Amino acid sequence: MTKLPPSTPGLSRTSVAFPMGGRPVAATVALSIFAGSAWGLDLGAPTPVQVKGKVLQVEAPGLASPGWFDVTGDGKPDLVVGQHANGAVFVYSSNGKGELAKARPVKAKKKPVRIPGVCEVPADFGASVHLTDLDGDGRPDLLCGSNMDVAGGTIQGHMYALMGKGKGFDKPKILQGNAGRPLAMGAGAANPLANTASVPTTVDIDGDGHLDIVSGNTEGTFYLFKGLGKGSFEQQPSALKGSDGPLKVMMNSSPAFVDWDGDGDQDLLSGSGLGGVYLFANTGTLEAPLFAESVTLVEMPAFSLMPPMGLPKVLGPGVHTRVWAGDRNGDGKPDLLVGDKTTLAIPARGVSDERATEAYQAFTAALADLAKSAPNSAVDPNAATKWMAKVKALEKTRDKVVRKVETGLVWEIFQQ
Ligand SMILES: [Ca+2]
Ligand SMILES: [Ca+2]
Ligand SMILES: [Ca+2]
Ligand SMILES: [Ca+2]
Repeated sequence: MTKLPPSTPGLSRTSVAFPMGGRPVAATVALSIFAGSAWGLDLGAPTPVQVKGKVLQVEAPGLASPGWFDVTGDGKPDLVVGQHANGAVFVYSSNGKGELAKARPVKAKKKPVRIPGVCEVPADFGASVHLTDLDGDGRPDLLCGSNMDVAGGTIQGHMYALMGKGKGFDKPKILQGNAGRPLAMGAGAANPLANTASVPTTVDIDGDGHLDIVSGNTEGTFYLFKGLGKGSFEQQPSALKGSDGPLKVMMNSSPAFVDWDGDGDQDLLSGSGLGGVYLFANTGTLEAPLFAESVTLVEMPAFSLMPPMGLPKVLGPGVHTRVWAGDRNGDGKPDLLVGDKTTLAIPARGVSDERATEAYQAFTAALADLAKSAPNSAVDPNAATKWMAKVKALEKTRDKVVRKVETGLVWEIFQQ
């Protein structure tokens, strides 16, 4: 665990806003649904997790999927972070005093794991990481989502299980349902987007003692695969619903369950492809969950053509948020851990921030100008090639002064 953020007196109880260097972010909590609750509802300012004094960054193209899990079995949770690049998963062991050791790749059969699935060339992906005991044998297993892969003859975002074995994990295997086929959200779903970019998590959603899987997808909905015990899951999923139909975020749902409001049942939190963190409070019971409309806990970042100039200018989560929730500072209130995809501009060596900013603005303006004269490649392929060369030349000029970098950060946000 990294240093706790300083308390922020004077912030409004219902809306916590903080400056974002042109990207305003507000953590807003609707008090009405919690009226009468003794639970504090303010969220502190996000702080990026640091390792040995440096902000933790995953490799390009980013998309950090974080969680606090006890991987080493010493009773102290470690930070586990998955990333798109190579479908790699890293562990940052915690000494329990707020310090993290440097990254170690999670290994399966002594080799760094690589969760299959294609996202953005050249990166592969294992888009999400969740540690849980899937088969109840007492050893933690890794449950990973994937953006899209063609294993097993179908194109879909398979879920991969790395079963705990000895002190490590077995190779990634596609998780199958009780009918012996890969678990698929799209079974019966009209929208093929329901079946890509799986982001599975586990929760005993119906209180029957068996862990159930709930997965997000590109469509932004949530599919439940009921657990039958000992690592067996029902083949046929069902969409999680509220009173107005399926629960949904804008796109790329990424669920996490926690009793956010302390009333004894599991509430649903989700990130989204456009960023932000959303709460669907469980207004039902432990056995029969029913979810309320979503409340925004962390706003999505404002759209900007201009990436922030360097890490210190980034003050909150970007897009493709993935959420873990749990009490990190022992005050009884769950806190948030949010992974993201952040795009930065980095000034070239010896170039001031001001000059880099100017260069980036000039580049953006010139590109917008050029876009107006973009030829139709189907009509005039020659002109299209020449036009593309102009874009490349423009990018080259920009790259001499400032570089665009895609990465993923991990943010801690504490309930106050
Ligand atoms: Ca296990
Ligand atoms: Ca269950
Ligand atoms: Ca609850
Ligand atoms: Ca807490």
